[in-house]
Amino acid sequence: IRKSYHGFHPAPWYLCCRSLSGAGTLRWNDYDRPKEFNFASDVLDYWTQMEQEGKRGPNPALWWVNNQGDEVKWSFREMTDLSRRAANVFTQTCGLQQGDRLALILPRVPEWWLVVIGCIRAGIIFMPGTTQMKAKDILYRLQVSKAQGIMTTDTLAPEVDSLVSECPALKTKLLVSDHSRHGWLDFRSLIKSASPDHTCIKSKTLDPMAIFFTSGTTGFPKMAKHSHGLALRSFLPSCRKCLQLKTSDVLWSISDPGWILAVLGCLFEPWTSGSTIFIHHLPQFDPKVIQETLFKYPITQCLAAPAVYRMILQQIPTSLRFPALEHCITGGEALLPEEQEEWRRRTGVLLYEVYGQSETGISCGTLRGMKIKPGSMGISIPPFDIQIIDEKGNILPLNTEGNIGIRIKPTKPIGLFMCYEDNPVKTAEVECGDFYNTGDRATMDEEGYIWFLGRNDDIINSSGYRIGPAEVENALAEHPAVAESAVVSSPDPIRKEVVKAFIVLTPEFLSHDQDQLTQELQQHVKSVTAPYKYPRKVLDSKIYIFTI
Ligand code: BCO
Repeated sequence: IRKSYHGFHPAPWYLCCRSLSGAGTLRWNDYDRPKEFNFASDVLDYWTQMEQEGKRGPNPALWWVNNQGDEVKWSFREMTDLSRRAANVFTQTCGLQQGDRLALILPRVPEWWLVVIGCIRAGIIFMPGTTQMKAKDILYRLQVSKAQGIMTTDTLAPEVDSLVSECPALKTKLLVSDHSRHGWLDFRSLIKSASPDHTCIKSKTLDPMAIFFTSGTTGFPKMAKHSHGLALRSFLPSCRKCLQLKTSDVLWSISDPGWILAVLGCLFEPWTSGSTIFIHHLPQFDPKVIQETLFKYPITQCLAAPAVYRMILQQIPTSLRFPALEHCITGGEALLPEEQEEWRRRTGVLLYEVYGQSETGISCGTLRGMKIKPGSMGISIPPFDIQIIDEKGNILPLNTEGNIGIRIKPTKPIGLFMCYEDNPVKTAEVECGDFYNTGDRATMDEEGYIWFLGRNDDIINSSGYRIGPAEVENALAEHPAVAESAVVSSPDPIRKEVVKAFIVLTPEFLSHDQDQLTQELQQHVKSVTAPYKYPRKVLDSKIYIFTI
């Protein structure tokens, strides 16, 4: 057993491994919480040490490819070296300090991993965001979080420059690019010249680590703040039963790096087990590229939103018998039993469902090897205790519809978000008796399996994206044709739900061609906010347009 780094129990992950393989006695369980934990020093550097001692196979830690044939393979040793350099860039070159916030808006580029781990080493709170964001989305995030730093690429740098004067807290802009840009620090060059010597902070397990923006029914996205406990949770024996990753596994998580699913599936989960993270740059989603990639590379596990599997099944008629694929996981929206069955029939691999939110990470799921009940999201994963509750937080009888609640009293479980930052009202609103109320509706059966039914509010979940109607209404309101609008969810065979907009036109636009206007309004929404929110076709490829 390895020596402890910060004085907490020796190598809990190792004991977890042993417990998974049925050997050894667990000295550290789902409910213990070390005082100090840091994913960089306690996990990443551990695997670097294992590599150096020849106790881990030759698989890279990160294996990145793109459509142009480029490939990056970094070992754990290289990850340690490069992420220490990143931490030095943040603290020495940028002057960022522990507790400062960095907005991280990158596509799937290898630097994303260096930045996240570099932030964890230096205690900088990282705030991932999707590259689909537009200037207003970014402005809101920078202002509300008072971020001291932002890192992005050429594509979004002009948008950031257009709003930077409105963000007084912002003191550093970092660019990931092969070109330089005035007013921006060149991260790629800085990494090369930075020192690889860095002393990782001794983070308390409950110190803040990351902020995820999450949409609500009304108003702007809230800041769900997570502690280092989010990373620690991937370590716990029960959580590790979900994927049961081994060092020889190659996990491909197909989620945009802006979401919590990527932070878990593309980082904490695989590296906790010393597995290889596989990433395809995938600038545009293309089921054909996914199929080809699963044939070409020795990917053993795949994690993606149901819409991804659905689109592959619908758009690829040819073989889906992938040579190395053993285990598939899905989460982010509901999966239909017939989709699960078709995936099994066409690939020969079972598709296991997990459930979570930006506030919770993965909180329940069908663990690998467990009986799958098609249509169910599986069971709650300790230390989360999920119960179905009423509006007052009372536990409801089995098979009764209610809200999915996660017990927070007497003890808040590790991995659950800390609070909505600077928003005690919203934080209090989701506390319901002894539970955190997820706002999702479900039932629980006699075996503890949870059956998702829908939301208890107006949030729209379209192909795994959580969309607040108000965000779309605000975007529509900026168009001169829109006097008023109401945005709701509408069923869809591919995305399960899509955004549907009811619009009252201003008098000047009453005589306009409605098809053209529909397209114009769709383009308008795509141009002022993240395009995934745009109102898609509902009926006859049109937005419903009402006139007065
Ligand atoms: O469908 P359209 O072509 O009309 O529009 C698409 C894009 O073409 C367009 N777009 C994208 N970037 C743009 C742009 N338009 C203008 N300028 C740009 N820069 O906007 C629409 C975006 O829709 P999309 O993202 O759904 O695109 P797509 O290609 O259909 O992707 C399909 C999926 C399935 C890959 C995508 O929907 C997806 O990634 N879904 C999963 C989301 C996810 O990971 N959710 C998990 C959240 S975390 C969580 O749930 C907690 C779990 C623990």
